[in-house]
Amino acid sequence: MAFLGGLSLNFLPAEVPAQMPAQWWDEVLGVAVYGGVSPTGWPQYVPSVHVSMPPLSGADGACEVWRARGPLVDGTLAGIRYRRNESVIFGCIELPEGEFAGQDMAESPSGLHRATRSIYERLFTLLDEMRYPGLLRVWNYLPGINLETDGSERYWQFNAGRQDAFIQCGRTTGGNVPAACALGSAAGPVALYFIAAREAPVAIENPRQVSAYRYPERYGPRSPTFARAGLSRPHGSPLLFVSGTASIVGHETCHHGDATAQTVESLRNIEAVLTEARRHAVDARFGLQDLAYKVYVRNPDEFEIVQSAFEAHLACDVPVLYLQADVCRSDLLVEVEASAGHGVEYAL
Ligand code: 3EB
Repeated sequence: MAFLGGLSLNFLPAEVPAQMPAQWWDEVLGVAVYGGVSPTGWPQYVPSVHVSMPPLSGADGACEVWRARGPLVDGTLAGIRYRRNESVIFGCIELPEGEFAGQDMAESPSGLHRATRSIYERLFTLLDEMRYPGLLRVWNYLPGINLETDGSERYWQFNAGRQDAFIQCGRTTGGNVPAACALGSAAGPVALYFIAAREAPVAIENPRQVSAYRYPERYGPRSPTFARAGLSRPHGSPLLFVSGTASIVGHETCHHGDATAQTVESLRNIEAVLTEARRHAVDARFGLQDLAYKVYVRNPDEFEIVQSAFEAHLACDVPVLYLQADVCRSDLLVEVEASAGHGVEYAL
């Protein structure tokens, strides 16, 4: 059961991986570290990304570790560090957008736009060359996501750079797009990590929500390129990645100023996505209680009320990592992401 679906997700305090034996690292695909800490004593070959996003409970730092059965092969291609086995690949990159500032302003208006486009072009180069075309899930973290610079919102600049790269690399920008999230970190470079596989996942939408790639123009001139979830089977059994999910019904934010109601609405949206997943595959029988979660909370003062609403709605213990982050619309107070069909070890 440890590698059910071909993967295992471990949530650990930041200091724990350094204490793990060599055999444990033999099966680590990659790590995301959250918080102010920069753990030391790790093997150099493991791809890791550091995100300035403090955990809201427990230790100062938390790790999200993705593992898969070895033998694993590591390397760097197009500036992306990766580790892979025969069926899945994990990759990550941190790119300081300052390197892209001030260049060729007529062609592209912002450093963030250019940095994002570059990251995604490298990602697609890696997927094509290594032959893992099925992008199952992408995590995007960028500082100051709600700020306005160069005459537009930074999330909009990110969306434009992402969409440019999808088009440039011959990928569709609607329909069969990957599951994703995009959150604001406190500082640091643009950071991205992903999991891909040999076969394309099935993209799942939420009937309660307008697909993000069809959002009206008031949410930005270039639509976000992501699906509400992706269902795949790298090891035969169903593996589900639910994208960042917020209190949006149709295309509008609901429950302004009410973090409790926004949490419950986000979970209703995830339930609707799970129902859709079952419609696509009868064996994708995942309920809310079967998922591993990350919950992003905008205001640290509201952590307790978000946690209470989450626990009350689920009515059982589930693995969940709470992080303090900026959600991409300034009226969103919480965002919830989830996954199911893989092994989980929870030690936070
Ligand atoms: C939303 O539903 C909330 O830009 O990749 C959720 C998941 C959100 C992914 C992305 C954004 C993204 O529009 C925000």
